[in-house]
Amino acid sequence: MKAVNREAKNPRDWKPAENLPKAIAALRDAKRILFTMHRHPDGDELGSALALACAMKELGKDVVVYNPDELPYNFRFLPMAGAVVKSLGAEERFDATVATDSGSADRLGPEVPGPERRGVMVNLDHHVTTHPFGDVNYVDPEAAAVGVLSYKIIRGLGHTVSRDAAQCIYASILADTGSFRYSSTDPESLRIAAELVEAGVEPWEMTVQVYEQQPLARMKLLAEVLSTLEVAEGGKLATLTITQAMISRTGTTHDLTDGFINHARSIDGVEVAASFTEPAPDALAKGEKPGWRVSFRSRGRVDVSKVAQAFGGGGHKNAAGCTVDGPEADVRSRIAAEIHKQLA
Ligand SMILES: [Mn+2]
Repeated sequence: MKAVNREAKNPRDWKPAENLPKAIAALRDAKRILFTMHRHPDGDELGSALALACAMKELGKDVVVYNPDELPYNFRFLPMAGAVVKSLGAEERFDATVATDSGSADRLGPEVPGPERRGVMVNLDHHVTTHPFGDVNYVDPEAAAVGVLSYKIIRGLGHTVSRDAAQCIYASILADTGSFRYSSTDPESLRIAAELVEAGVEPWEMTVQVYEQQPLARMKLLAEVLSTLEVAEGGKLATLTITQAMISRTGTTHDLTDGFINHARSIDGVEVAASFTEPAPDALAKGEKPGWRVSFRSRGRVDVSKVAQAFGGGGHKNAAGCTVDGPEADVRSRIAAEIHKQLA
């Protein structure tokens, strides 16, 4: 999720200053640590998890990173991304399990162990809508990215941020600040970014990896998706549709659609953008929630996390999402009605 967190309601209620030392202690005491994140990870989920995984490995700990889905193509270059496992043994035991940027426990992969085998559950997040599912909940809705929390934990352990960890944190901040463009960009994230560059991150190299090596098929898919653009609510709502036929025709996968919605939001006068992704035929078999995946972006006036929450989803004020089951026309009209309410 891309973040705008500053106007979150009562972000201080999460007491991040009190919970940071608890997260540090949980990792300091653990010998074997599982890192995981929500399904279909984005750059922040993955980068923040890999940053900690790199640092813990450097500290001599036994580290496993688990996510059952394909990793986003443009973050597979990150250190340790190649070591992410898609499955866990049924008997594996951990002293601590860390979930990054996940929102709720049910968004994690199906093989994350239960309380008897996972050790201390550490929930690292910056969604104001997150559920406190951890034994430790280090949640800071004012953090630009969860990578910022990873940075503070590594420093809190008295460890130097290596070039590997620095790349992962930088990637997470790039992902969630839209490359230092969104309102989540703040002095803290810029200061940390400066330190990451001092630790060996090459900004242009990161830009090339993340944004300038797009598969040609992604551009072809974008062209198809942009042709579905519709504007409603007197120019304030722009929608895009991604069908399974478009994905198969272009030989792409759903993870290549990340960022498309920003084109809809970037239109002059648009307050809210929404994208509708047709359910994949194998969604149920993959253990995913059935239904249309609907993403929202706001320019700032409308809190789209409220729209998403009305359908059991969540997110941030300016970026949120949910899954809505039902016939396409019903899904569209229910979403349109909720956005209409929030625009009013
Ligand atoms: Mn995030």
